Amino acid sequence: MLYPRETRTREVKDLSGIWRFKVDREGYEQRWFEKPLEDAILMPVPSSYNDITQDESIRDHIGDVWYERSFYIPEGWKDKRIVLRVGSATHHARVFLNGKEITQNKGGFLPFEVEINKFAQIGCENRLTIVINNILDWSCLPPGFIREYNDPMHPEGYKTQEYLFDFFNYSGIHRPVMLYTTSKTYIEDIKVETQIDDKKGIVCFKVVVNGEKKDECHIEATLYDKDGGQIAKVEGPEGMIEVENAIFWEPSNPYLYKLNVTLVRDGKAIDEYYLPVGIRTVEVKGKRLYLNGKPMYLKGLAKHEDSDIRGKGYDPVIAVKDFNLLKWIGANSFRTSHYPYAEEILNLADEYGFLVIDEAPAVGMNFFNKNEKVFTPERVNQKTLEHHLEVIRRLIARDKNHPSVIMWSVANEAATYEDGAYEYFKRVIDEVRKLDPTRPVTLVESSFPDETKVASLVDVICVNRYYSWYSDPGRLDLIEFQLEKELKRWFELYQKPVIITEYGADTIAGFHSSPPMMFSEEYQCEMLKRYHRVFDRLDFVIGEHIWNFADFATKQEVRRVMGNRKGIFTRQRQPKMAAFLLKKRWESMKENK
Ligand code: E9O
Repeated sequence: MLYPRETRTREVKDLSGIWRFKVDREGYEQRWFEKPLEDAILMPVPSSYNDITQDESIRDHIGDVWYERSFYIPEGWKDKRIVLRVGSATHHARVFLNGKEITQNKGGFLPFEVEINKFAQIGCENRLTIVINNILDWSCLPPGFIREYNDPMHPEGYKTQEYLFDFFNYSGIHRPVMLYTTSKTYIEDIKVETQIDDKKGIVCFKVVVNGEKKDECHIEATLYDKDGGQIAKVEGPEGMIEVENAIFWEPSNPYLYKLNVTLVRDGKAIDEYYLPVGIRTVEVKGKRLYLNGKPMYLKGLAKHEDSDIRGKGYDPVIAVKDFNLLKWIGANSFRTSHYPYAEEILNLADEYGFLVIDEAPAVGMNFFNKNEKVFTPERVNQKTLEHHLEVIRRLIARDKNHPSVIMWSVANEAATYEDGAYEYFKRVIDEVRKLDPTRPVTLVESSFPDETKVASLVDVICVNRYYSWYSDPGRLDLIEFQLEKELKRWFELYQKPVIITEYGADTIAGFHSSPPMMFSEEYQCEMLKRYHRVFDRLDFVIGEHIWNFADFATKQEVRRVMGNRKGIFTRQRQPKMAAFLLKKRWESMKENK
């Protein structure tokens, strides 16, 4: 799936802006899609709707909400193929154009698109309605369940949405909605893989063409350097371009070439698309991760798509600020915990030169067959698996060409010690390897080395660990003893490199304490220092990702003080003391530790 781009044959129209919005009471029965919404309020797109109004019933709404806006299709588009593309709608969407349903989507973190020529009015106003539903069950990723309270302390029919992941269940149209055009015969997909042979870079590409009379067309692929200088031009739907003395893509020099693909019929360019290309290889061998044949150490943080007011809505202001902070602090990588991020973020990661662990939205999968304390009869089941496989296919289809994406993570903190976990994740990981043999695969664990059943399936062991926080709280003195013992055990059992994908402490900016106490800035610093001493002693540790980049919103509960406070930055992106400690450490570290 290609990200919408303007070229000499394609136009893009961004429908971001102010939409009309209404919380559903009986929308479908009253056929709200047939005419303009009555009594609608205004809602910005992209954004989560939850924090925009002053109304707590909107913030905590469970069920459908309606979004609507009108747009014009220019006369000039009449011979074009017109596609509507929604960057993401969290979690389920039904889309109507001029009162007719044109598509549905399940899954809140990946784009979907639909050709609208049959339904659209060219040269006139069109009414677009998107109904979004935020209910999670065990056929969704992430999973969740509705809790019904049949007890005397709750009014009849009282229910809440429950979920086992630690971020607020924001909902809405979170990413740009765009219209774009192609010719009726069009470039549907391009896949690029790169290899390195000494100083030479090799760019292999494959183009999929679709639409009427596609057999009468031929393809021209041209590779340009950064300054627009042509390197080579080849013909055909697949091919290979060699770049002598190539500049390889890496964090210290994220050099991007440009692959231009043109579809030609009767000597005329009818469709054109281009793709930024970073020439790089990734490989895991022995105790190491290699980028372009050089061992790499990952310094960075796990993030969230989260900010004040916008919730999970994509905002270029926040995005660029975050990349500036990542650069400032000396990081070279991050994980898209716990779901695929906006494509705009990955485009920036390619450009800024960050190494990304790209994660599926599989979080809160805390049990397969036990844990009776959790009040739901349901568990991970066949439907969860089917959806998981579908999400993996769509994730790889979307992100396969990004040089920044160096590893796939299929899940976070699943109950990998339970029966069924191995069979489940074998299916998922096999699917990833089939679709993309070029990148390593991981599953982020919170299980212990002797209890997990899935470690044999992954290329890199990724572990989240909270010594002196969730276990032995306040016992900084135990960190080195416990952590070193555990990490050595991982290596002893599996002989694979290890990344610590989460470690950290809730820290309220401005709380101070000496000697350090939990929640103070000193405690966060002291904890990190002790973890780092262990990482520095172990040569199979190939990365450290702190939890979390910034404080973020969660559901309301007694362990959370206005959200999770493990950020190195506040939610407003101001540094805590630990940010300076990390900056010092990371700036003085070599690429390979
Ligand atoms: C997932 C992340 O989304 N990992 C959690 C983070 C946290 O701050 C959360 O925000 O809570 C930590 C998981 C901790 C596992 C606890 C193990 C307890 C052992 C006694």
